[in-house]
Amino acid sequence: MASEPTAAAPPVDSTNHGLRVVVAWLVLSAIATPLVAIYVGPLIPPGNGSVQAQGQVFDNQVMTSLMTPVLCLMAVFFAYGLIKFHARRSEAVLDGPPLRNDARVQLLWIVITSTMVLFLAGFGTYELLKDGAGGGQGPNPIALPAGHQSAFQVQVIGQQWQFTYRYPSFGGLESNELYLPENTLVELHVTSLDVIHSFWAYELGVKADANPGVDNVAYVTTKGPLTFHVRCAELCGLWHGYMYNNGYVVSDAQFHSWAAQQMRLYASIKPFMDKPASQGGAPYALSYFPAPGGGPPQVRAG
Ligand SMILES: [Cu+2]
Repeated sequence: MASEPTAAAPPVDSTNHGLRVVVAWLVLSAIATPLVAIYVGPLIPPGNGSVQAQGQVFDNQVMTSLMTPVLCLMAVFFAYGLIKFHARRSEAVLDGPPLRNDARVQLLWIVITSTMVLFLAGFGTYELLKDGAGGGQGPNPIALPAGHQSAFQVQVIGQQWQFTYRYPSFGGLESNELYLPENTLVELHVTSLDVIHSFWAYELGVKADANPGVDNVAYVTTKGPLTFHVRCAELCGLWHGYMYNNGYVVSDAQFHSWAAQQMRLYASIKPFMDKPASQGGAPYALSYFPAPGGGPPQVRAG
């Protein structure tokens, strides 16, 4: 009787690979996470130009720190698998033992990822509600920073293709320069005369849609003197790429002397500007509508 060829039994492996991976992951995470939190997180934009920008840097720091152990797990898992289980050239390629569900791993996976996602949702909501985080909140903001009742108001008006700024506490003064006093809570009212724009004051950590007919409120608390970039962040026509400028946070004294100088320049056109729109004026209003067929923008009724 011919002997049956015996199949080679798969090699018995008693090594606890899972434990090795977990230990390597914990060691790598314990080293990498503080390094990322301390050295990488603070480098992420937009910098510490305002209280809200600083808050965004902190948020990025928290998120990159949370992300690091997840990334480490992926790296360790792949590295271990590639090194430990790759087939050598001299070996026949054998199929491994069949995989079965592992209820503990599944449960851990669900619990850990759900906890992280829920924590980040809660953390993000808290950070938003604290001071608005520099985002446009529409006409009725719910994330009001402390002391918002006495915030300094500045209107930001997008138009093809520049931003202009009006200061209601200076008689509706309009300028194409944005000056802000230092250490001040500023309430920005962002709107547009024509198409949709987006007011992005990068180092201030402010980004808010500028839409015609909408008064989009965003808060920012300035810190020390700062030159910041303003860009339009919404494709708004032919010269969208040209729609950038510098803005300045200056001392109180410098701000008032700038405002006084602007008021002198503005005085000659103020009577014309204050006329009703029907007479060609552009009196201060919280939002404007483009006039059908051109002409001066219409003040929103009501
Ligand atoms: Cu624009």
